Amino acid sequence: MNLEQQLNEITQKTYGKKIADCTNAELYNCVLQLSKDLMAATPAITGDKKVYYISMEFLIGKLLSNNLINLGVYEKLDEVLKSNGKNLADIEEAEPEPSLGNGGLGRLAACFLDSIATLGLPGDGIGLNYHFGLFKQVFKDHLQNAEKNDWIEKNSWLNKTDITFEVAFGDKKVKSVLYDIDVIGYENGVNKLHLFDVASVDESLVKKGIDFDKTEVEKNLTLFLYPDDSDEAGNLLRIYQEYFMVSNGAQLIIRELKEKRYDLHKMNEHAAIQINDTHPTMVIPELIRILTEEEGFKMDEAIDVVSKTCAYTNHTILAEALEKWPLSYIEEVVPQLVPIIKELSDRVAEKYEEEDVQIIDEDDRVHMAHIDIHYGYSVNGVAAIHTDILKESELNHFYKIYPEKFNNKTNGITFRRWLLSCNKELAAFLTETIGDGFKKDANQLEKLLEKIDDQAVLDRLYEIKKDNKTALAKYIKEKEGIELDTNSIFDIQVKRLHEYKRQQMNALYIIHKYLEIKGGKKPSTPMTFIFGAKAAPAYVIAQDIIHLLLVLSEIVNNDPDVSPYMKVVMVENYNVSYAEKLIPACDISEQISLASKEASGTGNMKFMLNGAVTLGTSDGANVEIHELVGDDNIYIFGKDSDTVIEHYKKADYVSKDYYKKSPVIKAAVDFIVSKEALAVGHKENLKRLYDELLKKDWFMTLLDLEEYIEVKDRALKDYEDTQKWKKMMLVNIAKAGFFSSDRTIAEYNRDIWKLN
Ligand code: 26Q
Repeated sequence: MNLEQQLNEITQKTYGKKIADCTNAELYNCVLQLSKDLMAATPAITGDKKVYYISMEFLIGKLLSNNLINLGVYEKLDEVLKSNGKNLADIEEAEPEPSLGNGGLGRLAACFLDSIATLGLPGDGIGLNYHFGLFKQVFKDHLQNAEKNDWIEKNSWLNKTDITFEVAFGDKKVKSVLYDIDVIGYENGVNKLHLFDVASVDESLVKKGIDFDKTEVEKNLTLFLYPDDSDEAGNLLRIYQEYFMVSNGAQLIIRELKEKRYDLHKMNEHAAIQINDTHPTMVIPELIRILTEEEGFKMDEAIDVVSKTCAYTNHTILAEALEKWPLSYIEEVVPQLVPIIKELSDRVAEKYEEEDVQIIDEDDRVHMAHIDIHYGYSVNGVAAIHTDILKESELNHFYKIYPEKFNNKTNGITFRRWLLSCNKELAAFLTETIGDGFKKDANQLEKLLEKIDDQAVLDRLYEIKKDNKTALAKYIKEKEGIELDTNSIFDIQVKRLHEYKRQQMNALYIIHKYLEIKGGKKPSTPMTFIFGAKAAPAYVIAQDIIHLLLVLSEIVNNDPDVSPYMKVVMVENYNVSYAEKLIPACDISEQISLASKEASGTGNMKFMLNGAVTLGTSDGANVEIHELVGDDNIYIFGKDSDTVIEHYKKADYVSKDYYKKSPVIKAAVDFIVSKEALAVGHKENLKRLYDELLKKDWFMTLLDLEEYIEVKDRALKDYEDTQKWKKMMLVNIAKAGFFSSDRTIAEYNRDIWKLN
């Protein structure tokens, strides 16, 4: 049966209609079914050793387009649908986006699953099936409101399995059910994403917004993902979720090992467990508990084999984001783990006196990362500079004890989603120009460098960018009601809202330009500033920054003196699907975190791959982008990480000094509480942000602001030299191959997992 016949059979069976007579929503369900059938017919990836990637977040995004590409049927199906008067891109719009992650860490986990399967490695994800995921962002009165994201429909990618486990909490036992999502590699076999759910979960607990009754975990445990990205959240429910995941994960892993009749004493020869930040850390004591209490292991044996199986990835150097749970919380949620954790802690205390490396500290708080480092066999950072900072400062005490455990794995992104799927026009043109080898071997993108003087290639790259800008402008007009000028330069900052990422610095630049234009200094090229960001609802200053951006958007876009020259857009509910529309349309990629704070960043890689030029600090993977493209193809500014770390050490940064010294900075900051701003926004929010910048500014916005203005002005000027810009685009695309997650995963496998 050919594809058209297969699809027709499904549409007939499901709706009693021919393909041509179905609505897009009906066709979505049928194409979903077709993809699931095709995946079910694809062989599973097998091997003697398997990696389990355990993570509280898998920000998988919509799956239809990606799965069709990886199955190798996208184009064929597109033709089938076209011949029936339908459009696959419209059908994709009907898919709800699962929001099972906050941001970078969750999206990375999803890219990794794609690459693990693409490289044909046996590897499954283990996580939770949040019914409402991360909240949906809605703007009202220039403020962020949070609503539930109801993504699970009757037909979805989830396959209910008959696997159930029991999870014991201090005061009750909860039954789990396992749902699987197939993960298909690009022209390869199938792995699984295992998502555990509570059998007795009750969606009706959520009435309005994202509030729910917190009392009965058996009803609420998997309703929501905690909306925190590196901000402090000392919540008991989060520990319930974490333990629920690791208990299920540990039971699943042991069950699979036993099914294959492997000796649990040799667990490390058949399983590697990659712990995605500290959120799944309790898997270590939990495995040790199961082996000693249920499998007859001696404590030494259990600790030994678990330590040879578990590896830890660190994603942050923000001290406030490192999980430290009061022992009393753990006692309340999972008392059975307390003796194990104490044992692990005692063994450390016996060997090492230093307070900095203890598991349980003097205040009886459990440092989760310390469990991972002492009782795992690998510790990795996610970009070169990040790993260096871990070794030299943040985790230096540990590096001295275990130098051999530390290694770097610079992050990557899957090119299937972030090029082939989201930028089909560019992917097709690259195939035409350099062949399709780059699809499996990303380094072949370098072949594009040979075309640096080929005018037709340069022109076409620019034209594709223009097409993508036009498509984005149309979408933004529909969604946000804002009209954009596609001849303007598109400058985009999309990522979680956090002070260290410094969206507020970008806002101050916009104010500066606004004031310049009001003062009669008109720019020669119009500018469009686009933001997308969710803020943790409890993160007050982050909410204030969103407020400022929305206020600026209103002021700028409605001022007839200014709006012909610039527009500001804060898109609502930024998510993976929105990213897929924004990134191909970007000219300038804003990566402006305070040096030393962004572990890696992965958006920076996606933008580069799609031909945007980075404006950024020497932070995270920007450093590696800089090395690859050279000084002439990137805009780097700001104090370097050594200088920043020194400021923190000496506590000598005073933001007000910078404000007083520079009339430009002063004017921009003062505007936040100006008559114009207060006429549109709320005094409470704006004044609080203003005070924060002047009195604290912990992430040193004003330190880098002047240089940011200077370098950004230069980038905008350079954009007018179209020929120069086209060449920069080409170099960025050509050099992006290094950031394929296939490379990253090959390194994880070579150095850490060692799968056959
Ligand atoms: C912790 C405790 C309680 C509740 C929530 C959390 C929590 C949740 C999510 C803490 C942190 C996160 C997410 C962190 C994250 O996304 N980090 C990013 O990871 C990316 C992938 O490595 C990097 O590229 C980014 O630089 C890093 O910020």
